[in-house]
Amino acid sequence: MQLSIAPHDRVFVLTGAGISAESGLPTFRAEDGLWAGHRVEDVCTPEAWDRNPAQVWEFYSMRRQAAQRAQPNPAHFALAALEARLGERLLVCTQNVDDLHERAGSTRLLHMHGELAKSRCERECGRPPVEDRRLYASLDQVPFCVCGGRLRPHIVFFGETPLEMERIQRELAAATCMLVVGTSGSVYPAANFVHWARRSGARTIYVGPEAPLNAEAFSQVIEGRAGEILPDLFGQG
Ligand code: BV8
Ligand code: ZN
Repeated sequence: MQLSIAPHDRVFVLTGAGISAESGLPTFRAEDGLWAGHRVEDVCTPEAWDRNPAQVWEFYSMRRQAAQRAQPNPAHFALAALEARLGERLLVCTQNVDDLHERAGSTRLLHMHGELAKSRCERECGRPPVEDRRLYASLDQVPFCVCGGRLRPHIVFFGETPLEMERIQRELAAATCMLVVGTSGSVYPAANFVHWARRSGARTIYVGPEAPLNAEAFSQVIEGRAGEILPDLFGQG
């Protein structure tokens, strides 16, 4: 079946770890997922950073290495092709921190939970995040900011505010169609976006192999793997 997109439609896409699953990157909540091997509290909170920055860098260096070795899959390419067709009427908001959307050609894209390929000062010194793809085997390899703060992953930890929330709220309010791909709907505020979209009258469609926790908010749930569903959904099959 094909997603009908009219000339006046504005499409907001939210993606999660599931869209990178067919690229070989583990999701969070699968039994062999990321949280199976690590406790969130030990690697993805400000307290974890303060208590044991070496462990946080070990986790995110491993994630960087896996993302660098992975390749975009047909789902990423389908979204990039959709952008070529819709232009500024499409925005992809990803919860993912890998760069597979960019490497597939998406440019109208924002990373609400940060990016593996960047690091930033651990202090609020005002200096912007820097491109950084290094793998840190030990803490003494991690550089410092000119202000003296240590570099940390440019990742939104639990308890920290997601990035670009004003832009997200503006784009969701203007959207006539919201497509959510490969996310369990277990983390907020991302899991609320579908409710915000419904309130402004948008169609809401979910694509994934299992129903998300917020399934009742979707006008349509299409069961299947993103790499198989999206090309046909966008009429690119
Ligand atoms: C905030 C870091 C305040 C980078 C991440 C109690 C109640 C409500 C909320 C809270 C609460 N206690 C605490 C909170 C807030 C907390 C939260 O939501 N906790 C949860 C656990 C309850 N949230 C926060 O702290 C956030 N900040 O709230 O600040 C605020 C609020 C509003 C406005 C301003 C300020 C910050 C959260 C960010 C945490 N960082 N990532 C990294 O390490 O990657 S979260 C991380 O997990 C991801 O980024 C993603 O967002 C999230 C969920 O992961 P998913 O992408 O959904 O992956 P998952 O494994 O869960 O699911 C995979 C899905 O893919 C499955 O559905 C599967 O079926 C599907 N799939 C599998 N294969 C395929 C597929 N789909 C398609 N194709 C396939 N082939
Ligand atoms: Zn600094």
